[in-house]
Amino acid sequence: MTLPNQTASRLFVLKAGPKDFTFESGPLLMGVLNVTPDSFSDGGAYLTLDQAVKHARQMQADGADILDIGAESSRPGAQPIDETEELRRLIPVLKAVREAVALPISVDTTKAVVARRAIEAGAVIVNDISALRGDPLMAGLVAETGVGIVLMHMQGTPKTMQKAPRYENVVEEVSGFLQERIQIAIADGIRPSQIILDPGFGFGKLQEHNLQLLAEFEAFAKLGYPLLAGVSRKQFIGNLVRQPVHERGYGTAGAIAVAVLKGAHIIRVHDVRAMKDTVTVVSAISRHARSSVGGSNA
Ligand code: HH2
Repeated sequence: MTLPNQTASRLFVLKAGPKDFTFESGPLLMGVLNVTPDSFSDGGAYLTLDQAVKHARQMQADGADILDIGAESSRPGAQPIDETEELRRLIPVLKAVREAVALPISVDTTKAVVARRAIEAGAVIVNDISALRGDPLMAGLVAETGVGIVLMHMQGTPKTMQKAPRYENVVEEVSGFLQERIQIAIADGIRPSQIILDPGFGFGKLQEHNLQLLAEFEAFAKLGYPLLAGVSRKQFIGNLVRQPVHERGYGTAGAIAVAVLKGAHIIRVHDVRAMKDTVTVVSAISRHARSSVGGSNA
Protein backbone atom coordinates (compact mmCIF):
# COMPACT_ATOMS: atom_id res chain seq x y z
CA MET A 1 0.00 0.00 0.00
CA THR A 2 1.41 3.42 -0.89
CA LEU A 3 1.12 6.02 1.80
CA PRO A 4 0.14 9.54 0.82
CA ASN A 5 2.60 12.28 1.62
CA GLN A 6 0.95 13.62 4.72
CA THR A 7 3.69 15.97 5.84
CA ALA A 8 1.98 19.04 4.39
CA SER A 9 -1.53 18.00 5.36
CA ARG A 10 -0.53 17.53 8.99
CA LEU A 11 0.26 21.24 9.09
CA PHE A 12 -3.40 22.19 8.73
CA VAL A 13 -4.78 24.49 11.37
CA LEU A 14 -8.54 24.20 11.63
CA LYS A 15 -10.09 27.39 13.03
CA ALA A 16 -13.23 26.55 14.96
CA GLY A 17 -14.53 29.57 16.85
CA PRO A 18 -12.21 30.14 19.79
CA LYS A 19 -10.49 26.81 19.24
CA ASP A 20 -7.61 25.97 16.88
CA PHE A 21 -7.13 22.30 15.98
CA THR A 22 -3.83 21.01 14.66
CA PHE A 23 -3.13 17.47 13.53
CA GLU A 24 0.59 17.34 14.25
CA SER A 25 0.34 14.48 16.72
CA GLY A 26 -1.91 12.38 14.52
CA PRO A 27 -5.62 12.14 13.72
CA LEU A 28 -8.14 13.39 16.26
CA LEU A 29 -10.84 11.11 17.65
CA MET A 30 -14.39 12.42 17.56
CA GLY A 31 -16.59 10.50 20.01
CA VAL A 32 -20.27 10.19 19.08
CA LEU A 33 -22.97 11.11 21.58
CA ASN A 34 -26.41 10.47 20.11
CA VAL A 35 -29.32 11.82 22.14
CA THR A 36 -31.86 10.14 19.91
CA PRO A 37 -34.33 7.32 20.48
CA ASP A 38 -33.61 5.83 17.03
CA SER A 39 -29.92 6.04 16.04
CA PHE A 40 -28.78 2.90 14.25
CA SER A 41 -25.98 2.11 16.64
CA ASP A 42 -26.89 3.47 20.05
CA GLY A 43 -30.44 4.83 19.81
CA GLY A 44 -32.03 5.36 23.22
CA ALA A 45 -28.88 4.64 25.23
CA TYR A 46 -28.08 8.23 26.28
CA LEU A 47 -31.45 9.94 26.45
CA THR A 48 -31.34 11.15 30.05
CA LEU A 49 -28.98 13.93 31.15
CA ASP A 50 -27.24 11.59 33.57
CA GLN A 51 -26.63 8.90 30.94
CA ALA A 52 -25.39 11.44 28.41
CA VAL A 53 -23.01 13.17 30.83
CA LYS A 54 -21.69 9.83 32.10
CA HIS A 55 -20.99 8.69 28.54
CA ALA A 56 -19.32 12.02 27.65
CA ARG A 57 -17.07 11.75 30.73
CA GLN A 58 -16.18 8.19 29.77
CA MET A 59 -15.28 9.21 26.22
CA GLN A 60 -13.07 11.98 27.61
CA ALA A 61 -11.35 9.51 29.93
CA ASP A 62 -10.93 7.09 27.00
CA GLY A 63 -9.06 9.68 24.96
CA ALA A 64 -11.59 11.45 22.74
CA ASP A 65 -10.42 14.80 21.34
CA ILE A 66 -13.86 16.12 20.27
CA LEU A 67 -17.44 15.13 21.14
CA ASP A 68 -20.04 15.13 18.36
CA ILE A 69 -23.53 15.52 19.82
CA GLY A 70 -26.51 14.73 17.60
CA ALA A 71 -30.23 14.78 18.35
CA GLU A 72 -31.63 13.69 14.97
CA SER A 73 -30.84 10.28 13.54
CA SER A 74 -29.60 10.12 9.96
CA ARG A 75 -29.74 6.34 9.64
CA PRO A 76 -31.21 5.07 6.36
CA GLY A 77 -34.99 5.51 6.45
CA ALA A 78 -34.95 7.82 9.50
CA GLN A 79 -37.90 10.20 9.84
CA PRO A 80 -36.85 13.86 10.08
CA ILE A 81 -37.77 15.72 13.28
CA ASP A 82 -38.67 19.39 13.65
CA GLU A 83 -36.44 22.00 15.24
CA THR A 84 -38.47 22.21 18.45
CA GLU A 85 -37.95 18.53 19.13
CA GLU A 86 -34.30 18.66 18.10
CA LEU A 87 -33.65 21.61 20.43
CA ARG A 88 -35.56 19.92 23.26
CA ARG A 89 -33.36 16.85 23.04
CA LEU A 90 -30.08 18.61 22.34
CA ILE A 91 -29.60 21.83 24.27
CA PRO A 92 -29.91 20.62 27.88
CA VAL A 93 -27.51 17.76 27.12
CA LEU A 94 -25.04 20.00 25.32
CA LYS A 95 -25.03 22.45 28.26
CA ALA A 96 -24.58 19.70 30.83
CA VAL A 97 -21.80 18.02 28.83
CA ARG A 98 -20.06 21.36 28.38
CA GLU A 99 -20.05 21.80 32.17
CA ALA A 100 -18.88 18.27 32.81
CA VAL A 101 -16.09 17.78 30.27
CA ALA A 102 -13.33 19.95 28.86
CA LEU A 103 -13.52 18.66 25.29
CA PRO A 104 -14.51 20.80 22.29
CA ILE A 105 -18.04 20.04 21.13
CA SER A 106 -19.36 19.52 17.62
CA VAL A 107 -23.07 19.57 16.88
CA ASP A 108 -24.48 17.14 14.31
CA THR A 109 -27.33 19.13 12.74
CA THR A 110 -28.55 20.46 9.40
CA LYS A 111 -30.71 23.25 10.90
CA ALA A 112 -29.32 26.77 11.38
CA VAL A 113 -31.56 27.55 14.38
CA VAL A 114 -30.34 24.43 16.15
CA ALA A 115 -26.72 25.16 15.22
CA ARG A 116 -27.03 28.74 16.51
CA ARG A 117 -28.37 27.64 19.89
CA ALA A 118 -25.68 24.97 20.08
CA ILE A 119 -22.94 27.50 19.29
CA GLU A 120 -24.35 29.85 21.97
CA ALA A 121 -24.15 26.91 24.37
CA GLY A 122 -20.50 26.31 23.45
CA ALA A 123 -20.28 24.12 20.32
CA VAL A 124 -17.29 25.02 18.11
CA ILE A 125 -17.96 22.79 15.07
CA VAL A 126 -21.15 22.28 13.04
CA ASN A 127 -21.24 18.79 11.56
CA ASP A 128 -23.67 19.37 8.69
CA ILE A 129 -24.38 16.12 6.85
CA SER A 130 -26.26 18.13 4.20
CA ALA A 131 -23.14 20.20 3.42
CA LEU A 132 -25.08 23.50 3.71
CA ARG A 133 -27.94 22.27 1.47
CA GLY A 134 -30.41 21.65 4.31
CA ASP A 135 -30.93 25.24 5.44
CA PRO A 136 -30.22 28.42 3.48
CA LEU A 137 -29.23 30.20 6.71
CA MET A 138 -26.52 27.73 7.72
CA ALA A 139 -23.65 29.12 5.63
CA GLY A 140 -24.22 32.66 6.90
CA LEU A 141 -24.29 31.44 10.49
CA VAL A 142 -21.01 29.56 10.09
CA ALA A 143 -19.40 32.57 8.37
CA GLU A 144 -20.63 34.94 11.10
CA THR A 145 -19.60 32.82 14.08
CA GLY A 146 -16.33 31.44 12.66
CA VAL A 147 -17.01 27.89 13.86
CA GLY A 148 -15.67 24.81 12.08
CA ILE A 149 -17.94 23.21 9.48
CA VAL A 150 -18.00 19.61 8.28
CA LEU A 151 -19.16 19.38 4.66
CA MET A 152 -20.29 15.79 4.05
CA HIS A 153 -21.31 14.08 0.83
CA MET A 154 -24.72 12.40 0.69
CA GLN A 155 -26.68 11.21 -2.34
CA GLY A 156 -30.40 11.74 -1.58
CA THR A 157 -31.70 12.24 1.96
CA PRO A 158 -31.55 9.87 4.95
CA LYS A 159 -35.17 8.85 4.24
CA THR A 160 -34.43 7.75 0.66
CA MET A 161 -30.66 7.51 0.25
CA GLN A 162 -30.27 3.72 0.31
CA LYS A 163 -33.06 3.05 -2.21
CA ALA A 164 -30.97 3.09 -5.39
CA PRO A 165 -27.65 4.92 -5.08
CA ARG A 166 -25.89 5.23 -8.45
CA TYR A 167 -22.46 6.48 -9.49
CA GLU A 168 -20.34 6.21 -12.63
CA ASN A 169 -17.20 6.82 -10.57
CA VAL A 170 -17.94 7.28 -6.89
CA VAL A 171 -14.57 8.82 -5.92
CA GLU A 172 -14.66 11.39 -8.72
CA GLU A 173 -18.29 12.26 -8.10
CA VAL A 174 -17.87 12.65 -4.35
CA SER A 175 -14.71 14.77 -4.92
CA GLY A 176 -16.54 16.94 -7.46
CA PHE A 177 -19.45 17.44 -5.07
CA LEU A 178 -17.12 18.41 -2.21
CA GLN A 179 -15.28 20.88 -4.45
CA GLU A 180 -18.58 22.48 -5.39
CA ARG A 181 -19.66 22.75 -1.76
CA ILE A 182 -16.29 24.31 -0.81
CA GLN A 183 -16.80 26.98 -3.49
CA ILE A 184 -20.32 27.71 -2.26
CA ALA A 185 -19.15 27.88 1.36
CA ILE A 186 -16.37 30.30 0.49
CA ALA A 187 -18.68 32.43 -1.69
CA ASP A 188 -20.95 32.68 1.37
CA GLY A 189 -18.11 34.05 3.51
CA ILE A 190 -16.80 30.88 5.20
CA ARG A 191 -13.00 30.88 5.46
CA PRO A 192 -11.09 27.88 4.07
CA SER A 193 -9.53 27.37 7.52
CA GLN A 194 -13.01 26.55 8.93
CA ILE A 195 -13.69 23.65 6.54
CA ILE A 196 -13.50 19.88 7.10
CA LEU A 197 -14.50 17.42 4.34
CA ASP A 198 -16.18 14.03 4.66
CA PRO A 199 -17.05 11.58 1.83
CA GLY A 200 -20.05 10.37 3.86
CA PHE A 201 -19.68 6.60 4.27
CA GLY A 202 -23.09 4.93 4.13
CA PHE A 203 -24.95 8.04 2.95
CA GLY A 204 -26.43 6.99 -0.40
CA LYS A 205 -23.76 4.36 -1.08
CA LEU A 206 -23.80 0.67 -1.89
CA GLN A 207 -21.25 -1.78 -0.48
CA GLU A 208 -18.94 -1.34 -3.48
CA HIS A 209 -19.10 2.46 -3.19
CA ASN A 210 -18.12 2.45 0.48
CA LEU A 211 -15.21 0.09 -0.20
CA GLN A 212 -14.05 2.19 -3.14
CA LEU A 213 -14.15 5.42 -1.11
CA LEU A 214 -12.00 3.84 1.57
CA ALA A 215 -9.64 2.16 -0.90
CA GLU A 216 -9.01 5.53 -2.57
CA PHE A 217 -9.40 7.76 0.48
CA GLU A 218 -6.10 9.50 -0.30
CA ALA A 219 -7.77 11.02 -3.40
CA PHE A 220 -9.62 13.43 -1.09
CA ALA A 221 -6.35 14.76 0.32
CA LYS A 222 -5.85 16.50 -3.03
CA LEU A 223 -8.74 18.81 -2.17
CA GLY A 224 -6.49 20.43 0.43
CA TYR A 225 -8.64 20.31 3.59
CA PRO A 226 -8.72 18.20 6.76
CA LEU A 227 -10.66 14.97 6.17
CA LEU A 228 -13.17 13.26 8.46
CA ALA A 229 -13.98 9.54 8.19
CA GLY A 230 -17.20 8.22 9.75
CA VAL A 231 -17.13 4.46 9.31
CA SER A 232 -17.92 3.38 12.85
CA ARG A 233 -20.19 0.29 13.08
CA LYS A 234 -21.72 1.01 9.66
CA GLN A 235 -23.67 -1.47 7.58
CA PHE A 236 -20.90 -1.99 5.01
CA ILE A 237 -18.73 -3.31 7.86
CA GLY A 238 -21.63 -5.44 9.13
CA ASN A 239 -22.03 -6.91 5.64
CA LEU A 240 -18.40 -8.05 5.72
CA VAL A 241 -18.15 -9.40 9.26
CA ARG A 242 -21.80 -10.54 9.49
CA GLN A 243 -22.18 -9.08 12.95
CA PRO A 244 -24.88 -6.95 14.57
CA VAL A 245 -24.14 -3.28 15.27
CA HIS A 246 -22.56 -3.75 18.71
CA GLU A 247 -20.25 -6.51 17.51
CA ARG A 248 -18.62 -4.50 14.75
CA GLY A 249 -15.71 -3.10 16.79
CA TYR A 250 -12.98 -5.24 15.23
CA GLY A 251 -14.35 -4.63 11.74
CA THR A 252 -14.51 -0.90 12.45
CA ALA A 253 -10.87 -0.97 13.60
CA GLY A 254 -9.86 -2.45 10.24
CA ALA A 255 -11.63 0.30 8.31
CA ILE A 256 -10.23 3.00 10.57
CA ALA A 257 -6.70 1.68 10.11
CA VAL A 258 -7.06 2.19 6.35
CA ALA A 259 -8.54 5.68 6.77
CA VAL A 260 -5.66 6.70 9.05
CA LEU A 261 -3.00 5.27 6.72
CA LYS A 262 -4.61 7.10 3.82
CA GLY A 263 -4.61 10.47 5.52
CA ALA A 264 -7.78 10.98 7.63
CA HIS A 265 -7.51 13.82 10.17
CA ILE A 266 -10.64 13.21 12.26
CA ILE A 267 -12.08 9.77 12.98
CA ARG A 268 -15.72 9.70 14.15
CA VAL A 269 -16.33 6.72 16.43
CA HIS A 270 -18.65 5.17 18.99
CA ASP A 271 -16.05 3.01 20.81
CA VAL A 272 -13.47 5.60 21.81
CA ARG A 273 -11.37 3.35 24.04
CA ALA A 274 -10.67 0.67 21.43
CA MET A 275 -10.40 3.03 18.48
CA LYS A 276 -7.96 5.29 20.35
CA ASP A 277 -5.52 2.39 20.50
CA THR A 278 -6.13 1.57 16.83
CA VAL A 279 -5.45 5.15 15.78
CA THR A 280 -2.39 5.44 18.04
CA VAL A 281 -0.76 2.32 16.61
CA VAL A 282 -1.60 2.99 12.97
CA SER A 283 -0.56 6.64 13.05
CA ALA A 284 2.75 5.75 14.75
CA ILE A 285 3.47 3.26 11.95
CA SER A 286 2.45 5.80 9.34
CA ARG A 287 4.70 8.49 10.89
CA HIS A 288 7.56 6.02 11.08
CA ALA A 289 7.09 5.06 7.43
CA ARG A 290 7.27 8.71 6.43
CA SER A 291 10.23 9.60 8.63
CA SER A 292 12.24 6.60 7.37
CA VAL A 293 11.82 7.68 3.74
CA GLY A 294 15.29 8.96 2.86
CA GLY A 295 16.77 6.99 5.79
CA SER A 296 19.43 4.29 5.71
CA ASN A 297 18.46 2.86 2.32
CA ALA A 298 18.44 6.19 0.55
N1 HH2 B 1 -22.48 9.30 10.28
C1 HH2 B 1 -23.58 9.35 11.05
C2 HH2 B 1 -24.02 10.55 11.59
N2 HH2 B 1 -23.36 11.70 11.37
N3 HH2 B 1 -21.54 12.83 10.38
C3 HH2 B 1 -20.45 12.82 9.61
N4 HH2 B 1 -19.79 13.96 9.37
N5 HH2 B 1 -19.99 11.66 9.03
C4 HH2 B 1 -20.62 10.48 9.22
O1 HH2 B 1 -20.17 9.47 8.64
C5 HH2 B 1 -21.79 10.45 10.04
C6 HH2 B 1 -22.24 11.68 10.61
C7 HH2 B 1 -24.33 8.08 11.34
O2 HH2 B 1 -23.91 7.51 12.54
P1 HH2 B 1 -24.65 7.67 13.95
O3 HH2 B 1 -24.57 9.08 14.43
O4 HH2 B 1 -24.11 6.70 14.90
O5 HH2 B 1 -26.13 7.24 13.64
P2 HH2 B 1 -27.48 8.04 13.49
O6 HH2 B 1 -27.34 8.93 12.31
O7 HH2 B 1 -28.51 6.96 13.30
O8 HH2 B 1 -27.70 8.84 14.74
